[in-house]
Amino acid sequence: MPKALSDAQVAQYHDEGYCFPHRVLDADQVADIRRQIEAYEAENDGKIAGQKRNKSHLLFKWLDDLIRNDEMLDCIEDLIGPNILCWNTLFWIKEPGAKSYVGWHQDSRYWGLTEDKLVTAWVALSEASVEAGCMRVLPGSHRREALEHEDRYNDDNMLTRGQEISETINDADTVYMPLRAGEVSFHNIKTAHESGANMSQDRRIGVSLHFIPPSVAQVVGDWDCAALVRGQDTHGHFEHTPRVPADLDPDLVAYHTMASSKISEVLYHGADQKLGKL
Ligand SMILES: O=C(O)CCC(=O)C(=O)O
Repeated sequence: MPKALSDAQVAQYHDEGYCFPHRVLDADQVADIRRQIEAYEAENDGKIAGQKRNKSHLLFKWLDDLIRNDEMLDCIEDLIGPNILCWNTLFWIKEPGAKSYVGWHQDSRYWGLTEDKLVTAWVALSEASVEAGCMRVLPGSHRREALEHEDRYNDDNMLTRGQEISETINDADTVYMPLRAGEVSFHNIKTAHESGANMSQDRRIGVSLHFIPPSVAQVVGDWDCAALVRGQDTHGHFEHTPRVPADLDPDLVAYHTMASSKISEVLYHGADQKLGKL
C-alpha cells in the first residue's frame, strides 16, 4: 500500500508517466517561502538568474528542507522505492504577461543520466493555473523511444538551448496539470512536457525537485553530486552534498558555484551555443 499517494496515482505515474495533484505545503508555509524568494530577488536585480536557478538547494535553507519534506519523500518512495537521492533543484518563475514559455521536451535527452527512473516533483509556490502557464504532459510518452528534438535557441523558451520536440504534438492527446499553491505534480524523466506563457495577474513561481534511486548514474562529465535524502546510497555514484546550515552560507555558496557549473556543462553538452539561461 502506498505511503502518501493513492493506488490510482501510483498506477497512473507508471502507466501514463505523471500524476497530480498532491499537497505538500500549507498556505502559511507557501507564504513564508515566497517571502524568502522575493526578499532574495529584491537584493539581486529582481531575479534568480543563470546558474543560481540550478542546484539551488545548496543556496537556500528552505529548499534544502523541502527536498527532505516527509510528505514529499513519502510520495517519491511510492514511486521509486525507499532509497532516494535528490540530484537537482531548478527554479521556474514566469512573470505575469511575459512571453516566457517552455517548449515540448523530454528531460532524459539532456540530463546525462543512465536510467529512466528520475521523478520530477514540480512544486507550485503560487497558483499554477492553465491561464498562468502550468505544465502540460503527453501521457504515455515515457514509454516511447527517445523523441527527436531540435535546438531552436528561442529567447523566450526557458530551456537551455530552446530545444523542442520535432514532431507536432496533437493538443487533444495532452493533459494540463494545474496546481494550487502548495501542491505538487510528479512526472517521469521521459514524459514529454511543456508550458505556455503566464497570462494571469500573478507571478507563476515553481521549483522542480529531481529525485533518483541510487542505481542511476551520471555519464556526462567526470563528477556530479546529489543529496541523500532518505534510506541508503547502495551504489555511490554521486558525491553527497552537505546540509545547508543557513541561506547563502559561504562554504555552500562556493560548493554551489562548482556544482551548478558542472550541471550547466551537462545541460549544454553538445549544444552549438551557450545562452547562460542556466
Ligand atoms: O515550469 C515549467 O513550466 C516547466 C518545468 C519543466 O520543464 C520541468 O520541471 O521539467
